[in-house]
Parts: sequence; C-alpha cells; structure tokens
Amino acid sequence: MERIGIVGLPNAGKSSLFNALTGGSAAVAPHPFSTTETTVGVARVADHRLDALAAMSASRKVVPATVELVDVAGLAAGASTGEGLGNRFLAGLREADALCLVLRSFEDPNVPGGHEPADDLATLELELVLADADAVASNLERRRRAAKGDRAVAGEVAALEAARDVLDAGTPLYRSELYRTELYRAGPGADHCSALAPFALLTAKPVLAVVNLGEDQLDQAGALCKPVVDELGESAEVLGVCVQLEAEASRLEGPERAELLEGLGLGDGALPRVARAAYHLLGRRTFLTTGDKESRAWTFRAGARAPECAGVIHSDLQRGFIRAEVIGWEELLALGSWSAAKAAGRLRVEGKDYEVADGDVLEIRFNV
Ligand SMILES: Nc1nc2c(ncn2[C@@H]2O[C@H](COP(=O)(O)OP(=O)(O)O)[C@@H](O)[C@H]2O)c(=O)[nH]1
Ligand SMILES: [Mg+2]
Repeated sequence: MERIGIVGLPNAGKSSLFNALTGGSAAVAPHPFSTTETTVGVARVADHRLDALAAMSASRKVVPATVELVDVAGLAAGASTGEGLGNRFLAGLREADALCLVLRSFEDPNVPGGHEPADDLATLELELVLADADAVASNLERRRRAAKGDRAVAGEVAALEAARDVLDAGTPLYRSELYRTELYRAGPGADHCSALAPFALLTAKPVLAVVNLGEDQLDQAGALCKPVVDELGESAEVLGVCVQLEAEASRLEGPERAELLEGLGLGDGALPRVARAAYHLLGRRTFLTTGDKESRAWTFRAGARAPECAGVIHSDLQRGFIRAEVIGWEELLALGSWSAAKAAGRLRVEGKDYEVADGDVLEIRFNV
C-alpha cells in the first residue's frame, strides 16, 4: 500500500491535519512530541465525476477512492543528530512513498512554535537533507566495496555519488535536476525502479506542502503562502489550509459543515484538494463503475491494462477476464444511462491489451 507521510515541526498541526483528513483520532496537544508513535489512517478522495455518475444512476451507495496517510512523531531542529525524538521519526517516513510537509503560519501564544512557514520549510529541509546525506555516505562506502566484484553495482554507486553532490550543497533531491531525470525518480508511478530507490532516501520522494493558516489569516492566504511557493517553485504543490477550522468542520454533518465553510467563503473547504493532491502525488489513477446498487471510484496505477484493473475489483474478474465495455465518464453522463449508451452503440469493447484511462467507466465481462 502506498502512503503519504506527514512531516513538520512540533505543533505545526500535523496531527490535526491527519485527523481532519482521516476522521481519525491521533493525539492533538499543544506540546511537542505528543505524537510518539506512527499512526496510519485512510482519507477519502472527493471526486466530482463519481458524484455525477452516482446521481445519474441514483446509486444507493457511493464509494470514493482513498489514500493512506501516516502521522509520524514531530521532527525538531537537530533531529538528524538525535534532538527531540531523534531519528525515530525517520523510520515512519522512510516507509512513506511521498511526503506532505506541514508548515505553520497560524499565530497562537498558547502553542509554542514559530509562525513563518518559510522558516519551517528551511528547518525541515535541512534535517531531511542531513538525514539523507548520512544515509548516502554510509551506503556509498558499502556499495563501493561491493562494486569491486559486481559491475551492476557500479550504477548504484554513480547514482549515490550524484545524490551526495546535491545533498552536500544543502539541496533536497526533490529540488534537483537529478530528481527530474526519470532515471533517478524514486516516486511511485515511475516505470522502473530508480537506482536510488533501495536506499529509501527521504528527499527522493515527491512532496506536497500545506501551509497551516490561522482563521484570522484566511484573507491573506496568498501573501502568506507566497514565500513558500517562491522557494519551492516547480518542485512541489503548495496549499494554504486553515487546518483547525477544517478539522472542526470535518466533525460536523454534511449540511452544517457546508454552512460553516461557506460562511467563511471556503467553498467545499481545502481538505478535498489536499486529499486529491496526495492521491496524484502517488501517481494514482481512477476508473469508475456505476449502477443503481453502487457507484464507485477504483484506484489503479498509470499504464495498467484492463485485466489488471478488473483485478482491482476482484481477482476472479482478472482470472476470468473476457473483455471490458468502456466509455468515458463525460460521454456516459451526456447519454444519461448505461443502457442508453449501449443502445446508441457508444460502449467500446476492449480486450486484454487495453490501457485503461483516468475517468473511464468500465463493465467487465468475465467467466470463471
Ligand atoms: N490557533 C490555532 N491552533 C492550531 C491550529 N492548528 C493546530 N493548532 C493547535 O496546535 C497544537 C498542535 O497541533 P497538533 O496537530 O497536535 O500539531 P503536531 O505537533 O504537528 O501534530 C494543538 O493545540 C492544536 O489545536 C490553527 O490553525 N490555529
Ligand atoms: Mg502530532
């Protein structure tokens, strides 16, 4: 299972964000290191295509796609040398496939910590870079020795050396040119494992930044996020979120939640955007099924063919796969129903080699 690791300084609002997204109950407290264990949760990914199809089919049940998150213990300045919880936070992060950096902007005298998100970013990145530089140095030594007897290892050594040069300059790998060459990309969705993948380097994972705004800062969201946006450039998406407010809203029922968020001019709130950004960061794609019983969004990896996608629904559908009937969600919606699409001859019949596209609606024919 691919996961997003939430990382940030103590009291940045990591656990609050985790809870808001997952409906979970990670400990939220105004003192550092209240989270000492990693907590795993599942967030639903809002999808307007799914909602539209469910309305079309008058589905009794609607099942969205999900994304897994990990709330890890806080990272403090000096963590890479054992400050705070030291390297314990690293274990939880290494296993994550992508990172969500939570940067604090909200001001609250009762909650220790700064309120300059760009400062949080600099501190976090330094710790992540130092941890990676350490890992690279020790691996380099070992792999160099191994390379003497095995030429295949030479590629790994070259990749590690290139990574070392980037890290020694104080640059996280996700910001480097190196990372942009497909060969080195460790992120999910890459066709082949990068030479760096076995080392689970923290900054070789794709990242997303959430600036945690105070309720009183909502009207300056753009200006407060700008230093972070300027700093990260193309390297990461940056989302401004008032985590506490959204967490409160997420505990309310549908209509009350909508009222609270709309009253503040927040529309659907920022959480759906965070969940979607996390989903995309993991290189995930969605296909849909729809009927009166259920409409559902299913997750597949980019490039998967029809039988593999059938297997996401049930292994029998993959084993006994005959063909898939396929139509894009927008076209189906315009036609009004599956039977209307069939009558109009708009359902494509696709075989084993069909590469499923994001937004396809499928019906699998199978025989076991
Ligand atoms: N005033 C204010 N407090 C917040 C906000 N977000 C989180 N907090 C508070 O900050 C403290 C730390 O939050 P927590 O989620 O536990 O941070 P973590 O250490 O990063 O996991 C808690 O007391 C939260 O209620 C916010 O947007 N505004
Ligand atoms: Mg926490």
